[in-house]
Amino acid sequence: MEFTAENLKKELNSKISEVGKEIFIYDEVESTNSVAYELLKKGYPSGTVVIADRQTKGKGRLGRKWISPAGKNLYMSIAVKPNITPKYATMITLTSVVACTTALRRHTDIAVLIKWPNDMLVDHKKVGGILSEIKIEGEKIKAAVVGIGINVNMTEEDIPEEIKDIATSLRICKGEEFSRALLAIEIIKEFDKWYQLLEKKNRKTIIDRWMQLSGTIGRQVKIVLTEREIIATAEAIDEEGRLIVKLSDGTYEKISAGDVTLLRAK
Ligand code: BT5
Repeated sequence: MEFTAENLKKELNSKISEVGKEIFIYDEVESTNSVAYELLKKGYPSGTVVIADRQTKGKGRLGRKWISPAGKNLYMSIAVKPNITPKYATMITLTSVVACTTALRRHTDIAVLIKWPNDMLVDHKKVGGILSEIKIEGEKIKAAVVGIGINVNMTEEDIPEEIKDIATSLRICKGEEFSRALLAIEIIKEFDKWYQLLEKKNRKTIIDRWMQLSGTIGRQVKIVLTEREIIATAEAIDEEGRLIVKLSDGTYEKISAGDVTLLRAK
């Protein structure tokens, strides 16, 4: 299927309730997240989707960059106006990663695992990541932009040296190419479904699914916070989307931000 907004909209038409009613596909943007946020501000509806063939300033979290070569991968952002309180902001990322992982698994049959909060891994390597940017005003979430980067058809040779040891693609995992258009359709459909559950405060269903898909729970993790590092066992996710970890002295901590590195099981 040709990768056009018209094709995607036609295919999604009756199958979605909010996400994907408006879709824009660009050849090149700095970051699909920034474009999606601008469109939302201009009055496009919640659920507007922006996709680009390549990004010149693809963003990771905490000021990191997302390597975004042309013609190979999926760079997609979904701008929404969630009807949830800021307390549950982390749930937006968790919901998105559940939706993407479910779509990837169904479409490719690859056993993609989630690493808290936003990574999609295969064989300990990153096949995708999510960057949620959330605008809070007072006690309301005014806007949330969920950026989804999936390495689809990059070959080993396509992966730049700086991420060679940590990155993979669906093609490398499966030995075949995938249609970015079909993949985008699957992700949008799944996002639409899980996002409705979040809005209906059905957080338990999302967290249960997250735990099922997780490569984090039950494992030793190293968590890099701004001021310290913790090594602990990941036990569960609480209803705000925080990771509950058990420290070696038996006490528990709840982690809502930071970097989690999985330590290999002894
Ligand atoms: C993420 O950040 O994983 C979030 C990635 C979100 C990208 C999407 S693409 C569409 C939308 N528009 C944007 O501008 N961004 C979003 P983080 O957990 O901080 O991971 C970033 C780290 O992953 C980098 O520091 C690299 O080590 C590594 N990395 C960079 N590019 C990668 C790639 N293409 N595949 C795998 N790993 C990558």
